[in-house]
Amino acid sequence: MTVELTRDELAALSDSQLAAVDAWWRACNYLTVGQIYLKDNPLLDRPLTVEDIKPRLLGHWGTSPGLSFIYAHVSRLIALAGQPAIYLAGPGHGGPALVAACWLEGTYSETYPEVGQDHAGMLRLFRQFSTPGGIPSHVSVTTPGSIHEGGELGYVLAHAFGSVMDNPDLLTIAVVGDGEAETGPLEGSWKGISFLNPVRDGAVLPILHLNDAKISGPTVLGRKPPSEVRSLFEGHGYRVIEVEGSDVPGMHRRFAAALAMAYEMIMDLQGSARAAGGIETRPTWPMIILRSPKGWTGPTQVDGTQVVGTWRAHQVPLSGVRENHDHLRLLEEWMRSYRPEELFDANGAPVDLVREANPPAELRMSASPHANGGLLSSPLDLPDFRDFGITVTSPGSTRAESTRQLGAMLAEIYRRNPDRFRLFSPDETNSNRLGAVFGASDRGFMERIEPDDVQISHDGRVMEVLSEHNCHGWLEGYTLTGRHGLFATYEAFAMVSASQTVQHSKWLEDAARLAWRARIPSFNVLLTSTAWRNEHNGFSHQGPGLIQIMLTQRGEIARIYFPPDANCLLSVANHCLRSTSYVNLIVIDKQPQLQWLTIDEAAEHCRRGASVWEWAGNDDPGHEPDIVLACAGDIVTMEIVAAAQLLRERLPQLRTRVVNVVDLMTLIRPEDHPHGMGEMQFAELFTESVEVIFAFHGFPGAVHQVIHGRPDADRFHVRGYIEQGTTTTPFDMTALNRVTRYHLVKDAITRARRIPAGAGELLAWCEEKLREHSRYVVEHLEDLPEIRNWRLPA
Ligand SMILES: Cc1ncc(C[n+]2csc(CCOP(=O)(O)OP(=O)(O)O)c2C)c(N)n1
Repeated sequence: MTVELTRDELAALSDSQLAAVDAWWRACNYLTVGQIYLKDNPLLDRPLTVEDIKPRLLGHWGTSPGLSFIYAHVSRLIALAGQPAIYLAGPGHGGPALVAACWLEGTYSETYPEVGQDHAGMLRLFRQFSTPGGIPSHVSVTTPGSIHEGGELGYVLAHAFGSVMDNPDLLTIAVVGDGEAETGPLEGSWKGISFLNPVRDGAVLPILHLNDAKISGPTVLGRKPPSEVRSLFEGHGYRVIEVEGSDVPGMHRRFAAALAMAYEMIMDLQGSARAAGGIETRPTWPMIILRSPKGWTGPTQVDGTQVVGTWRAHQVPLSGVRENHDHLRLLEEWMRSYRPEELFDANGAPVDLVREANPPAELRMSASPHANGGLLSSPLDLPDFRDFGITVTSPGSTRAESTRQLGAMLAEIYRRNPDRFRLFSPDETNSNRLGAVFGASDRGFMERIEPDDVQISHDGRVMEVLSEHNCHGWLEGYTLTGRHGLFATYEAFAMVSASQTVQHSKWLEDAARLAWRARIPSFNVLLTSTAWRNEHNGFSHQGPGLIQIMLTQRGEIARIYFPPDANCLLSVANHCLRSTSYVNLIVIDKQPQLQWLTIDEAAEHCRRGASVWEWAGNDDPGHEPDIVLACAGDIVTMEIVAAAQLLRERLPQLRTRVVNVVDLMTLIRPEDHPHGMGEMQFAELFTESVEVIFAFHGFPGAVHQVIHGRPDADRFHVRGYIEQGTTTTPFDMTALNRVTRYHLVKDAITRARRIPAGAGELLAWCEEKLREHSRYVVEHLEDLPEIRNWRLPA
């Protein structure tokens, strides 16, 4: 419950508040330095010696005092206003500052009782930082209150905006490093306010921490004239509030006033929008630019060289303390400059003056349930996916756009979950045939809306921004705070945000090891407009690389699904939307495609993850086939089924078995992946020794990777995408990548354990068919009618 306060009450720092905030900040800085340097003597009970110093000095000092300065003041605001808030540190390398803040708030000791608020606990706090068996140097998963590791710079604002969507009471403080502000994703993410609805969403307060330096040089924004910097952010739609200096207590007073002004603006604009039930024009949201010296309060000069305010303060400003007595003395002076005897009692606990600066327990940012989103999460209210299934009377007889069915299901999910489900897409909801969602919600957009615009409104909750980084980051922020969603993107351009996928997987992996981190809704990615059906675009729109990347992630986290048709897609999507703490890739194209399974068959097939499609092959039950034809992926499934059909017609003595794989991870040995199928099941599908021709959606190496260690893995011969693409016909894409039905028939004949009479003629026929295809497409500019109109005979 927020408390009504006047701007003056918030802005004016009373002497007692000043004393508490300053003491808290000094304590936080002391604990930050202690974490970087000390393995003993945490309270400086005796003069520092070399034995007190860690052998390896790892951590980042430069950004830390700025981070804790901001934290201290936000805590005061929270306490006065009763405002729920979380804190995202863009420069996540300032981990020790946030860990220290969390310890001062008591949350650290509540989460990790062995790191208590006493002498032994403080020693442990110092020793564990950046050391083996301890905690990482960043604002990591282990840090209570964190949803943003900040190791890979650039995503803090995207995460922040995602965290406040449909979270009207939350204020997310997003500290942006000025080095970080040079990254593409960060530069693109200021646009978040163009999508933030003040009625229904919470607020992000960006604080640009302009300390002028990055690792070893100046920052662009640090060296620009302040007027240019101001114009830049005004151009993005922000009201810029600036605070500059290093003088204390002046900086405390000015920053408190700046924060009060920003907060008042947020309250006003939310208040008027909520009272009116909407907005006319996009509000101007506040942001703060904090110009403070890098390494503020640290050693001014070291060996005659300026450190404070320069890039030299970035990591460990006194790096020679173990070898250089002067450095050791400087370190002690530096630590004592915070007057620890005023901040901690004899037993190491923070004194009352310091504690006074903490917000009430339930509002401490380090204890916010929003930063442990699984605590606030409830499962989606999902409709029965079967209701959106399509009728399939016989396999391969009808075509449909599979993703359209998913769109209809997503619309119903939107209707049933008006406050905890969103679709994120880079301008492709319609293009990816998911447009049925617009029956339930428009696209959300806070800039000017014109009469010609369709399915766009201030109230919309479908998120479209032409930035994979933003889509990804928003969904991450949304799920990390306990809500559900789907990121739908062109397959090739999922690579734009691939690094975010990896970073989020790392987060989930680490979170799974911490009992106190509640599981969160999975990160679901629909990869559509796939390589095989980007024949209408240039050699840029084909790229199944994310599959390859997800295979490198650990089995507890990564899932990759290849639904071959609409009904399987619905079943897979239903499964993924119910799951928690995974990254699920769902790969299927959007173009009209043959439909294979009834909804019940699809549900059973997806439950198994892979099964024999008896109707597609001709092997006798109970006998081993001459060849196994396997497939994973929609287009290659059609080619395998067509190849099997050609073999049935033209070489009926050859016994073929067709296996379709939906869940790629089932192919991995069970000891290597939780979805891996047992040896017996694997042999039931693929036998133990029969050669397997495998047509795969992605790069062929992926299949070799997943079947590693299976019986006689060398018998798997994989065809897949081999980086051939251009603007051509759909079938020509498969021809260029050598995965047509004709290639597959040839493979089957060459690899089969028995070669029946007539095989030579069929081989020659296939080669002629490929030549005919090449001639035909060049002359007629489209695929042969027998290809275009191919269906599986009933
Ligand atoms: C995407 C990315 N590129 C490079 C780095 C390496 N790196 C770590 S810290 C840093 C400088 C950060 O500068 P800034 O954002 O201004 O933070 P601060 O000065 O407050 O430490 C760099 C380049 C990184 N972490 N992430």
